[in-house]
Amino acid sequence: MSDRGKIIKVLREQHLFCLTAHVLPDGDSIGSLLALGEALSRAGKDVKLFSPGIVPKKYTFLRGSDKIATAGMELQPDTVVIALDSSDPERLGTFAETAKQARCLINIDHHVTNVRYGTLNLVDPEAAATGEIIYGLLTDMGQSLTASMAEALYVAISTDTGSFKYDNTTPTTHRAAAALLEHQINPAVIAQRVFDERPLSYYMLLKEALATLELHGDNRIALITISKDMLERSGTTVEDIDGIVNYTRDIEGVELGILIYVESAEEVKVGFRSRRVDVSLLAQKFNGGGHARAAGCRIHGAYGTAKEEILLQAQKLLQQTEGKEG
Ligand SMILES: [Mn+2]
Repeated sequence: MSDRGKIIKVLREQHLFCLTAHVLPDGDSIGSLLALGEALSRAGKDVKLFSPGIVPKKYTFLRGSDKIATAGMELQPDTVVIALDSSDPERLGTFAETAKQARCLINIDHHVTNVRYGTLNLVDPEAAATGEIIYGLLTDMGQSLTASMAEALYVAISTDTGSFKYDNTTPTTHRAAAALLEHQINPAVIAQRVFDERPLSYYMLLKEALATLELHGDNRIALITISKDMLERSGTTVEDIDGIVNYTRDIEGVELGILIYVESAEEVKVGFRSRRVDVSLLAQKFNGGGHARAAGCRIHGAYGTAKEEILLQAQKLLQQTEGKEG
């Protein structure tokens, strides 16, 4: 029997379940946790939900999110642990050790880097989100969905696809989303809560950040600088910086976007984004890493010198790429 078949059998026949997802919880981890948790509860199982990080505020509207615990996972001999959206056990944070002790650990994930650490593994790198895998699993089990389950899965899938914009979005993704929309959920309300609404502090930071915008290399390189002072003035934290780097790449004609966060007089953190060039090569030059279109690094040194060096290497990369393309 395939692991998928065995997992369905365990979900049907076992009674005690602890579900957990990864550190720095996101829409997919929380949505998958809630949907599978509700499905098992409705089937009369004893289910406990855990997350090694607190549920981000924007997902607290999801039904049952207040029942997710951040500590206190205790296993009985026959407790089945289900790890969601986590490519390796370390991603389970404070629950990693306990999860590894479970007699049956089920690993359900869509990361291509998943190390198959479960007793049973359902890993599908073709799936856009773990929520898409959960949807397929529940459908195969003949489990009917409630509106709250559909909403949780819709959040999972729409967040991991960047609102169906990333290239992981497939016909299967849209078919799942379409089926979820049959359950009286409102995509506009969900999108507003999950994607559009941000605290005023974020916009105050964005305003200052955009004021630092510089263009280099024939307007093909855009650079934004954020200082620690800006975070303090706006009342934001380092996590709020995340989305801002994308503004650089979204400027028409810009090929390579850079965001420099000046952490101290001796160290800067750099984010790179691109349309086509492989910015992981750029990050590697500074001992960083990442993906072809999104990468980053840390540079020990003063802002001025670091910026000069980054721009020099960025221009070189653009020239090399163009050279190759003739
Ligand atoms: Mn995911």
